[in-house]
Amino acid sequence: MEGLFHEDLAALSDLDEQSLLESLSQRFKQDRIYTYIGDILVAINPFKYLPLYVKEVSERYKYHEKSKLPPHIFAVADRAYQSMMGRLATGRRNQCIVISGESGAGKTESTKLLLRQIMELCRANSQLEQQILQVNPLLEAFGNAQTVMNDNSSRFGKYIQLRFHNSSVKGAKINEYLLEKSRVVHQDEGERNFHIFYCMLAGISPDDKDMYGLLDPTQYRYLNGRYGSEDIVRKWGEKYSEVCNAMDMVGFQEQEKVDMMTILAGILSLGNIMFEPTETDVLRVTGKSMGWLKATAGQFGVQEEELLRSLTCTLSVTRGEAIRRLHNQQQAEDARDSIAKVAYGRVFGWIVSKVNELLAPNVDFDVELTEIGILDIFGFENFAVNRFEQLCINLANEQLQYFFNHHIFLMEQNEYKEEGIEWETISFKDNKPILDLILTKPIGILSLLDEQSAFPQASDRDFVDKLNSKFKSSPHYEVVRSRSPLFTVVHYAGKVQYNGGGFLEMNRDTIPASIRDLFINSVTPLLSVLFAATISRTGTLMPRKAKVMQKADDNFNSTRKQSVGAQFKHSLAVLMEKMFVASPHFVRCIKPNGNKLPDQVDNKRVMDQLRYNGLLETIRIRRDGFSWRPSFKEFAQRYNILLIKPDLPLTKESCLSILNTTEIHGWKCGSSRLFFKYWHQEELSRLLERLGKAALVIQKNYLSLRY
Ligand code: AOV
Ligand code: MG
Repeated sequence: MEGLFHEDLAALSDLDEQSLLESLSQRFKQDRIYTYIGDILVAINPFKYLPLYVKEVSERYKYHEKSKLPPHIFAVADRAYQSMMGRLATGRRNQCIVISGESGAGKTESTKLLLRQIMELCRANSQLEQQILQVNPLLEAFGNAQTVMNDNSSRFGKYIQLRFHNSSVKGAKINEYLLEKSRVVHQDEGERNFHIFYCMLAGISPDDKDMYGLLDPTQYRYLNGRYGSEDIVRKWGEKYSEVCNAMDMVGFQEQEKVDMMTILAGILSLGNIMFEPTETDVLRVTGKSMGWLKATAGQFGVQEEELLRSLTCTLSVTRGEAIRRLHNQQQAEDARDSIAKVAYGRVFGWIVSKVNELLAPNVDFDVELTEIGILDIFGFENFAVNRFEQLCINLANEQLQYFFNHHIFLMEQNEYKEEGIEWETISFKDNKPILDLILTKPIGILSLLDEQSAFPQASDRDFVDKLNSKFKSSPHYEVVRSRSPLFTVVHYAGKVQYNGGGFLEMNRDTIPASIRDLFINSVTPLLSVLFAATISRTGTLMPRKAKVMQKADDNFNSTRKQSVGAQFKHSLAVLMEKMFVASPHFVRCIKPNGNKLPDQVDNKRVMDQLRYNGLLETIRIRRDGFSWRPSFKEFAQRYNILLIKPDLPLTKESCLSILNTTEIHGWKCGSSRLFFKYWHQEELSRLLERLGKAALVIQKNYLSLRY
């Protein structure tokens, strides 16, 4: 039985699926939520407070030997930091911590703990450190929301790059990926809008409430009339002061905050404007809606008539002639919702770029910085209705699984082959075909979507028909017989049925020029800046350009504007490039049950996750394989000191003589590099350390002899 509770699963000799499950769930029942597979951390979400993160524990995990303490997320922080500092031999200086798991598995909480511990490790500039820690509550308020899977679900992905010079942090940069903007105007059953709306309404002072023109929360359609019990409202209120503090700490100015809140208030009022058809085809806004229209115009700082005009008709210029087309009711509602989505999306993008401006490293140009990146994306999702955004979210998860597979299985086993190491291949579930199905040019799902999006008259049905005819024989695609435009993708983590309705529109994501012009002329300075800004290929906001440039840009954009899918694909590719050149550390989060409850293990659910994560295969490769593979040069450079011969040539022979003086065994020698088990690194570090201590003793004796 003892073996079942082992802290490192890679140290177990026989393990099948059942005993792996048993082992993890026994540990979980004793609140041991962390377990290693060699150098990989498995973390099961406890859904309850555990005294695992107090000051004393954090101290204990600083500069410790991994095998001497129980597995912990702080140990991952320590390893990444030590490796970046060159104290551990991982080869590369830049590190990335890759956290994966389905929605609600604990990625964001892990990210926060990692950040906190890394800041503890490098205590240097306390103001900057505090600023970096405050970024999370700020981004979470604007980018997270309650879903059926997670009460604090990240509706955007983020890669946080912490930048260091020597041991101290010098700045940080956030890359954000695809905020789920549609949530602003619509939430499914059991879900909510972004946290910030509820926080604002609960926490704001009566005076400010008047100033922003906010009314009772139950009035707002975009909030679905749902608010919550007194207890919940109190929590929202507390969160609001946290967010305001965070904004102050990070360095937002008073006026910027006021503008931001006014825009949020405007979005809520906008959502309440309803349109009535008349006999003359011109839509009418009357009664209460008239009041909301007035309120919105005031909050957005635009003329009421112009706002109404941009909602009820489109102005287009064809061959120098302006043509006005009246909207029907649906089109007017779509225009209203698209303003809300764009405005919110731009506020969010602006917060991120502002944070980046404030946290940019303040160092000379030639100072070389090293980096630890932490990736916290939106986890795999399968809702009752899955839209374009879910396809993108699940694509990001496919990409991450591919990165894991590539690193753990492909690269490693290829090296055995190339270097002539005897090895029995471990097979794994390769998800490359699924990535290809979505990403390949010119016939992947996203390319076909772009192709259809380019036809103004194409419908979502046409798009799904195209998919059906192209992919009907693909093992990762299933045709759905239905009147609705449905299709199924068989993802690495399970089948997901998507509703193609709205795909084309969401992928195009265009705002009519008239709406843009309206907001550029807003008297609210922030709105005007946000709408004048262009969005770069990577999705970040670019500063406003001179008017002439803007015109040129417009022409350029109208022919070359990138679709949302293409932008997302590009930003994923950039992210992967960054991660492929860093030294990765993996955290695999597991969700123990679907009820968000503590002390409950749903065996089937956990088993599914173990399977699609490929954990059993990971254990095998960590147990039998060699995860650390330095070249002869790298190895000799670092360890020739063990022979006390710093001038040793950096060759295979030197490496072998170094290793022969140690009692380390189980390693192998290839044609250009050495192959070590994950625990060898620690053994060698221990030898180095002992030598360091020995050198100190010699030095001390020598000194006492002389004096
Ligand atoms: P996610 O980031 O993986 O989901 P979170 O990190 O938000 O999941 O975790 C979901 C919830 O689980 C948190 O709000 C906590 O209540 C609880 N939780 C997670 N980790 C811990 C922990 N170590 N200790 C105590 N409670 C924890 V998503 O963003 O939905 O993919 O898109
Ligand atoms: Mg999250």
